[in-house]
Amino acid sequence: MASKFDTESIVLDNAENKIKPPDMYRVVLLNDHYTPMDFVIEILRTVFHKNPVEATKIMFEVHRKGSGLAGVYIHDIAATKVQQVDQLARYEEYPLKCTMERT
Ligand code: TYC
Repeated sequence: MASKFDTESIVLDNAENKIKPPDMYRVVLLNDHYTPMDFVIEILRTVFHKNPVEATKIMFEVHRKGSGLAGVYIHDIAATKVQQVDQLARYEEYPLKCTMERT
């Protein structure tokens, strides 16, 4: 007698329900000439939970190459982080920009 706890049943259920992983989004920071480096590092620390070494590395990558990856998230988390960066930058009147793109 098959129970819903059998491994075979679980596999069949997944196939029928078409369970698939969510689309993921890259959140990308863009360079500009005015936003202070320390502010970008602070954004990477507080919004993207990077440690000081990683945050500094990403900031310099953006500074040198024009853009850099801050993180990869599901849609709503990525959108929220873009909004948070926008809001924090706007409050300080810095032109820092951040975008999201589907992976
Ligand atoms: N280019 C800026 C400066 O020289 C620093 C900077 C880095 C700005 C990363 C934005 O996303 C950025 N002050």
